Amino acid sequence: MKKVLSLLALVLMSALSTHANTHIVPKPLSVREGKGAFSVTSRTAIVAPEALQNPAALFAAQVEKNVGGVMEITSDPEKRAIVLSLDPSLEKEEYRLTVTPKGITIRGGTPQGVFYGLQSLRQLIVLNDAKVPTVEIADKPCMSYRGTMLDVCRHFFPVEDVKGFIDLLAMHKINRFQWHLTDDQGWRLEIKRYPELTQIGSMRKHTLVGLLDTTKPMPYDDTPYGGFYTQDQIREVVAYAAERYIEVIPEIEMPGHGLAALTSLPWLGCTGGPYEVWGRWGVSTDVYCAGRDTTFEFFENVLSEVIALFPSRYIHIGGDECPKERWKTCPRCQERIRTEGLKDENELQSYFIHRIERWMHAQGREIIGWDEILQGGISKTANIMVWRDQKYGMEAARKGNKVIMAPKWNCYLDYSQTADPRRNEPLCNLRYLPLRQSYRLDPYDQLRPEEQRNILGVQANIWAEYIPDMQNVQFKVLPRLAALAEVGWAYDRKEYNDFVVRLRDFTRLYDQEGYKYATFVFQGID
Ligand code: TNX
Repeated sequence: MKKVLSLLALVLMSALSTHANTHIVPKPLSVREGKGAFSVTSRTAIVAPEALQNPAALFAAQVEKNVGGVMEITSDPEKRAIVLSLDPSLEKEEYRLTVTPKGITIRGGTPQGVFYGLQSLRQLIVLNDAKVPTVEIADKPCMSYRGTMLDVCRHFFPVEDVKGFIDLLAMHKINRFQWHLTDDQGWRLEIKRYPELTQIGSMRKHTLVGLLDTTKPMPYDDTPYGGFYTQDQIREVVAYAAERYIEVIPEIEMPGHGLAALTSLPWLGCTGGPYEVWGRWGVSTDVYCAGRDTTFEFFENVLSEVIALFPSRYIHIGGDECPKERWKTCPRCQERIRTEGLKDENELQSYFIHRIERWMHAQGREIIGWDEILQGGISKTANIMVWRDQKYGMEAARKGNKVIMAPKWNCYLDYSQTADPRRNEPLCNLRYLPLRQSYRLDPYDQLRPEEQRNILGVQANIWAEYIPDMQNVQFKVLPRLAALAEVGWAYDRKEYNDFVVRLRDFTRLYDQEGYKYATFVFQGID
């Protein structure tokens, strides 16, 4: 209680102060305040070379409301201006932001670094009503992979929503967007070679009402539900994200979580069906058959189209929650186990993943898989995304594999934000993950320095069983996403109480954008 009160006092003090406000989320490397300020108006020019026109234009649009119009972007040097430049002595995502009463300069290692400098400047503009205080900021991220995943299978989010979500990520200096495109409840990506995947697999006949309870008969609505992205729409989103320095990593699930594909093309399963796209949550026992070569041909054909759409170095191939029941009684799977000299179904899973990984390498790409791909042995080159316990990440990092940390007890933003969600929150997964628990994530934990190098970064995951629309997504991710963004960007300088004070100010950006967000931390509810 005492802790809560002192936190509230701090928050209140900062809210009431009329001083120059240099609070930035995620926390910069260093902030040195000076005297005076520079007022940004719609008549302030942005001086930018050709290579920086893109971040300059995005910034001008973002602050239009705050400065009373769209600033001019010019390549002519001017006196009272925001001057952008590249500085090869800085790292890729690093920037320096200098504000004096005479003007503002931002130098970045690349256009991406300049973009992050502009995002910090945007915060200073919002917090100080465009009268930006004199300050010298040096900043760069601790981790190179700062991701967020959105599940568009359990509920579907149209292109405009996805773009809005990408804007929200960019504001938090997130640089990866994992798009969870296939699952038991829907196949969301047009594949030209197999039109059935979206003709059949993108629709379910009904959806579970309320929380999943497998001990009772399930109540369903009677509304068909579905949606998918055309390949043109996918290209549009990938380009939109790239302009905001976010790489889109598609996820195509295998060998489990494939019921929507099995329903579309029943020869992909062990029993041949009939199957039905799921309207309930959980883990389906029907999975892709690992015995038939046609399953692998299918994935090679699908992934060929995926690779053409997504230029990312990594392609996520799922690998989680694959029950082995069907494989145990499937003659083809058992034959595969014999002919390949495999010990059991776990090794069959690992055979599946290795085979896809070999194909992926031949295309010049790498795989990421959920931590279950450790089962039955893992190749030296696979990248692991930890979702269960951090110990799996430790294990993989010690083996020399690259690891992205997204352990559920810190990173699953579909979990509840308060201890009493039935009272405080819309219907949601009842597992409890308060803001401070996201902030507490230590991706390096007990690793030695040379092992820490194998941790690429962190990721927030938004599973959408109980998240029907974008407003609900916003309420789930804000502000816990800010906490995880700070873990990835500012791991070496994070401090919770200081974060909450800065966060309070940061929510003014959420207000300005009209985002719905949780305020439990400011109300002392958790
Ligand atoms: C586990 S994480 C899952 C998802 C669910 C999520 C719900 C993972 C790799 N599998 O399929 O949506 O829990 O929190």
